Amino acid sequence: MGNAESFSRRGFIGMAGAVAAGGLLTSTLAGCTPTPQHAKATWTPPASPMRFPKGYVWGAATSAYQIEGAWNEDGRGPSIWDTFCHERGDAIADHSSGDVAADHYHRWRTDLDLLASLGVGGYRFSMAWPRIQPTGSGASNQKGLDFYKGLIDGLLERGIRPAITLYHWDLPQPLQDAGGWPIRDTANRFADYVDIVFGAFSDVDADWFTLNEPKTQAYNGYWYGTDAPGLMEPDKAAATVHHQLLAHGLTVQAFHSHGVKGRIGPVLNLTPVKPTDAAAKEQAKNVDAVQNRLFLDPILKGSYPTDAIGTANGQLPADPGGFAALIHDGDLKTISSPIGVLGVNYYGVAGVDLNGQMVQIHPTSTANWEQIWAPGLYELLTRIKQDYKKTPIVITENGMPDDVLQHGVDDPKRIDYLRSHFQQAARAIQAGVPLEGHYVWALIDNFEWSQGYTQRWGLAQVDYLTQKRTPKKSFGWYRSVIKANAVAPK
Ligand code: IFM
Repeated sequence: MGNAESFSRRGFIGMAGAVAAGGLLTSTLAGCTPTPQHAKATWTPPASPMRFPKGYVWGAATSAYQIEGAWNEDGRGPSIWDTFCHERGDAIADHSSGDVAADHYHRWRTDLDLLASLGVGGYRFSMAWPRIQPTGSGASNQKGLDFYKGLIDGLLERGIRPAITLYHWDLPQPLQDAGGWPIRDTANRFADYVDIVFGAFSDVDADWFTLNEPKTQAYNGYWYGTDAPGLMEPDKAAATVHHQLLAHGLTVQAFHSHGVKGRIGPVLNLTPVKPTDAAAKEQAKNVDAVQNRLFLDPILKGSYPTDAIGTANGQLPADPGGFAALIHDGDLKTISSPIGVLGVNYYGVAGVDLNGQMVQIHPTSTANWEQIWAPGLYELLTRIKQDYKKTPIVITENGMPDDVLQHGVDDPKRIDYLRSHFQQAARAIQAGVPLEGHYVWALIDNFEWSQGYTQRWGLAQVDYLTQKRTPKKSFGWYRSVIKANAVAPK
């Protein structure tokens, strides 16, 4: 689990409803070993392997800035992450950047061979907006489009279905200079960008994803300041939520008007929250609104929850009137344009205390925000099934970093983690959840945002001196799961 040093490095201990790179959280229990207070899981996995439906998509995921490198090659423009790393180096644990990362831009062919050797049916990657449209408006960059065309063709040649994320936090810097996500025009700029992408790739039969984790972009980027662009202004965070959702809706509409093949939806990082005290129910409800319903409700119900924004414990402390004023007539209709797939990133659960702060109730991985509790995945999926209209679901990210493992490939904790989460996924399918695939985060070690290269999330290790990839033990274990289309008990 995380130690006191790693908790404090994030610099946002004790904030209500904090999110980290992947989704959650903060802790007031730094350095303690928590008792799993909510581990009353009565369900135990069966003694025989749990099988998945035919056609279930096993996959692995990455994102552009975290692996590509080549930050200023072939016409790519600067993004907010380039600026954040170059100008705010002390905000990154090891003062690094994604300038080179895993050099995937030059090594994508061998990375696709690695994927093929894993036996996956799907690969989720993101397109870098500043590679395709360097300044965030105006002309496109043919070399950027060519790069992704090569990648897509390479996947198809290897029989792997693309799952393409259109935005994974790399906003072109000129758009940030003009105000960034807090201003409405950024959603319109995004619509122009996706118009370029859909014009070029309308024949690509893929699972298309609009924006990755709009929550993390809004809260870490504009509320806690731990991610690019590093602002700490809750009103801007709230505006960022709305404008990203608007960008999402405009993208869904553009997808349909271009007649793009495949299906489209958002990627939301969601988390069950639990009151740590019987008297903290209201606080937990507020945190649930901030963490989950502020994103699920507008997309799947066409309305915003009324308990997410305000000054009560657990709420996003922005001005509710100011937020309401951002919502123009027709926006919620746009945001709730019918989607074909819901991407869910699952990394764990969180407790909520009387102050409405997210606290630790389960052990974490070396990512101190990641409270590991596999039954939470089942709870989350069945809750979505119960509370929202029926939509195919794909787990678009799920994984953990190695335990203080910088140079090894022996990762038994990752195998245990994946096994328990696959079992909960199978259980959810048995309960009628329309779950159609599971992407492990991540295919290879990569740049983990404010944690730089200090955390290793890959199924394959990257030696950053040589850029050599070496499959970890979890890679071989995952390959056998994929081959069997079943997860066996330990
Ligand atoms: O690395 C991130 C990814 O970019 C978004 N989801 C969580 C992962 C782990 O923090």
